[in-house]
Amino acid sequence: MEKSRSKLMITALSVFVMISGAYFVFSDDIHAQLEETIFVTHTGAVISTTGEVLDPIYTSANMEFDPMEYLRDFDYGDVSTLPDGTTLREYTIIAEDDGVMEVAPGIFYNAWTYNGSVPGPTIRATEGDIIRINFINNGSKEHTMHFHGIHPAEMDGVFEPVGGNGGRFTYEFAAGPVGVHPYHCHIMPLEEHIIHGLYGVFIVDPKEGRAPADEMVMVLNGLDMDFDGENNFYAANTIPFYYQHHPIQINTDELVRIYVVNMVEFDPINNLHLHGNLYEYYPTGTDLVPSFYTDMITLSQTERGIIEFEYQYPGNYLFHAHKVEFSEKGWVGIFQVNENKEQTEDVDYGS
Ligand SMILES: [Cu+2]
Repeated sequence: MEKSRSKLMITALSVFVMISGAYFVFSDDIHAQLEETIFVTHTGAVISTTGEVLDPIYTSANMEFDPMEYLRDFDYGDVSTLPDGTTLREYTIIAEDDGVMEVAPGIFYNAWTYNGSVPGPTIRATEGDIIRINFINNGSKEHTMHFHGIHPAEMDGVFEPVGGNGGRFTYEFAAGPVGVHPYHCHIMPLEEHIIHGLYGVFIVDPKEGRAPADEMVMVLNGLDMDFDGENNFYAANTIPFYYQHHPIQINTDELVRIYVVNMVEFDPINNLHLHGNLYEYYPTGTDLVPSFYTDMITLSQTERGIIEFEYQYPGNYLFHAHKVEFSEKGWVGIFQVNENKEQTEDVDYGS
């Protein structure tokens, strides 16, 4: 009798401890969530939130990023001619790691940037041009620029970490091979430096050029908002759903050329499906003859290529990851195909 009473006492006591423990844990949680946080958004608006704020970085370095401007923005550098006649293209690239970007209403991302944007500028040159990059690291951590392509080992941006708070390095190499290549920071842990946004696109044009086209760049990226090794959002050019809400304007009977680079980490594959059409696909863009005529390509990490197509019929057409989870979390857009007035005015309807 005595034994069972003490057993009862112990049970009651442990239930009390559990309940009170839970109360303190949850009430602490509730308290933490109700704490007000104030942010300056990318538009300059000051907002306060009592919601959960992940990896908060308090800074005034709020980023402006316009995916529509990025889409067709190519940086050819400061151009001069070397004594031997070679074209020199000079760039200044500044790395920072304290940016805050509002990627969706009220959703803030601690962005690490090249020249203040994610992705960094699209560096473009012709095969054989000399690329000279004056790299300045104004971040707090070590960063580098590692280009995919052909260059000397000491220009590879791997074994020469550039210190923060003003560290400098000059990358110089001949542009090649022809194609579309990524560049990214190569400091460990690599996933961390990439997922925060230190990457961009490097286009090497063939000397003979490519056919005239409406050209654009799409970097397929994933956003791991809480840095737990899983992406929470996906996008073409960083902002989820951007080109769905702001359709890309193109014309019928006009060649469209897209340089596509997959920078999604964590998920082993990504893909790109185009509606109402098929496209010519040039893997890595290294060949001037397309390898496939398809409406679907599958890309692994840093895999990339060039797609080319023309629309025959005007209207709105989706493009998106056919990995539906990715498209439902932001990697989806629309081409608004407009009647090409120049073309239709020239149409000969016969007699
Ligand atoms: Cu880095």
